[in-house]
Amino acid sequence: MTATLPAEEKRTFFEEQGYLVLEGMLDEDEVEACAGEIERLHALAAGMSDEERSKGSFQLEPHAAPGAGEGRPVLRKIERTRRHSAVFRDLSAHPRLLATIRLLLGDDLLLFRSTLMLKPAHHGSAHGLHQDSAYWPMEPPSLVTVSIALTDSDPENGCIQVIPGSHKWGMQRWGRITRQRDQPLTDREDVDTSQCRQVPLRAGSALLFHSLIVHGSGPNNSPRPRHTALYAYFPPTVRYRPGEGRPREMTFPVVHGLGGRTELTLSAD
Ligand SMILES: O=C(O)CCC(=O)C(=O)O
Repeated sequence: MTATLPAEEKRTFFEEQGYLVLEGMLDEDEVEACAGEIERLHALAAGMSDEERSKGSFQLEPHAAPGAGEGRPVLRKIERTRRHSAVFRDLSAHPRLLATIRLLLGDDLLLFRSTLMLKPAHHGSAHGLHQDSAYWPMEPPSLVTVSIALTDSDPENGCIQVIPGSHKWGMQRWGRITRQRDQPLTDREDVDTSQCRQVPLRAGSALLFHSLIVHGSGPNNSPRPRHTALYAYFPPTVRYRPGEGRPREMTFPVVHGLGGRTELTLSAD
């Protein structure tokens, strides 16, 4: 719906509500190419030891029933997909996507995160309500995440839900994000969960959201998987501020601008 808004209204909607939907961002062929690549990554994970999987940022679904994968690992998430896959590296710089990210953040763009969220049929676990910036060593907390639906996503298979306008609440504490299937999305009694808005998406559509918006997603209770590609972007005005014991420097890919460089190393200062 918000995809059809003129550029200025898209920006205003995002600033006021903290999210924006881009319908039909990918065409059917692009969605199919991503589905094929997800198959390839599963085959790759199947040939890895547990140690190789965790080093390679492949996470198993913690709440899958025994035998659920029928011989294949039941994956919940793959981090740093840019390193594992040319398809998902290119997707992070998709021109239709970057046009909107640039509208919100400007022309110089770095990538904080490239992730695949895989909610397998019947087994995908819930994500409790949280604000991404509460977990990220980046200041100010004003990154933009996109969640690109690679399968149809709806309340039954655990689509994302947001609390519109909650990016203006300020940073708060949320605790553990992974939830058991029968747990509520938050234990906090001061959060009115009736304000949560489910954001169903057709495969190929995308949800952009502010790194302070309160969001989460329910379990996958359907016979259909829910696959999404997540990327988080930031402009060079956002600094790296790691906590104690964390690396003092971090190198981030550049996805647009910054004089054509391919990466930038930020230091804690
Ligand atoms: O895709 C989902 O189900 C939730 C992902 C999410 O909330 C996150 O990674 O911050």
